[in-house]
Amino acid sequence: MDVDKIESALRADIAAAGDPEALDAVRVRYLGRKGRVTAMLRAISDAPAEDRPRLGAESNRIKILVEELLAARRAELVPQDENAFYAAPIDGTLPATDGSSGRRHVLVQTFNEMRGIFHGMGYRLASGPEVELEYYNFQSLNFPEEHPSRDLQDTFYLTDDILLRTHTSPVQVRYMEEHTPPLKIIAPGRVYRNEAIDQSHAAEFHQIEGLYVDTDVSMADLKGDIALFIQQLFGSKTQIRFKPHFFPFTEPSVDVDMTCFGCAGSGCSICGQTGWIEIMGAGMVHPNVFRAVGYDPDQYTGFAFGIGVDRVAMIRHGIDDIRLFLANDVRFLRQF
Ligand code: 2NM
Repeated sequence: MDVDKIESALRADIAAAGDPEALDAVRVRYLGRKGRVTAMLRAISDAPAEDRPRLGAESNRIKILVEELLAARRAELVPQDENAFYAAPIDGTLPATDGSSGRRHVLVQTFNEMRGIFHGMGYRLASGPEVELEYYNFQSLNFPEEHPSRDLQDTFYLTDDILLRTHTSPVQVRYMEEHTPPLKIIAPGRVYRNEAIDQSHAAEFHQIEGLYVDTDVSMADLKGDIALFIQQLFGSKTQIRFKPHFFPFTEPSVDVDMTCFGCAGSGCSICGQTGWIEIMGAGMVHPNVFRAVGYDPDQYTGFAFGIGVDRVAMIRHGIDDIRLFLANDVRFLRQF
């Protein structure tokens, strides 16, 4: 095998290649499975042991040389290609590129819309930690020691007394500790519950809770603010109704229904033929919550409410699986 012969043949072949396709054919002829360099490398194992180191070194040198010469020739050829490309007439019939850009997450859009409405009604923003003391998440909110939601089955505990907040109410307790009424705030954010996951239950979801405290705040004030909020979010013809409910931190407590936006109350598949959709929970702040933050329950009254942001986004956009929000699938996200 004559290394010099292969080298001069290679140089000639590469010089003769006039375009990238011809150059690629040269590459295959030398480095391909049946190529000349490949054959050289294969032949080494059949050679006498004393010749192998020399043959190995020569084959490798040739292999590297082939790659270098190919790369150099490719660099010579490509600019001509580029010139041809730019010299070609522009085809005005080609479709435009889609010009797509990023956008806000559908949950953030929903958050912002809801926050904007509350802002217009005089609510200030409050925020607090997602990793929270058990005290702020439960004790201060009048949850009895043996309340089922305190169970490990339902709440993610990080230590004995530190957990992932299960609602944004602790934000409001912290806020009341630091401020004197009158106060009117919303606490938006992510909350965590150790749920069995399905299309309507996620372990991470999103809430906006509201709180209004002053002298003489009544259930009528609660109903007025909720109606105003719901009508701005879902349309001015939307009606609401209260059903009795129970929360540890409010008394009395209510579940709030709104008339179905799909059928305006006559019954359809969205509302399960009832004409009503359950949209939020609310109530008058329990005196024990006021005591926990040092307010005199004889001096102040207040209402509070909570609404799920995921649920609002699902209702408004016809989304049937809550898990889609955090799946980070752009095919879903770019629809909104
Ligand atoms: C709800 C329903 C009813 C609520 C209560 C409080 C606090 F801190 F003032 F006690 N914040 N949020 C509340 C009341 C939340 O969510 C369904």
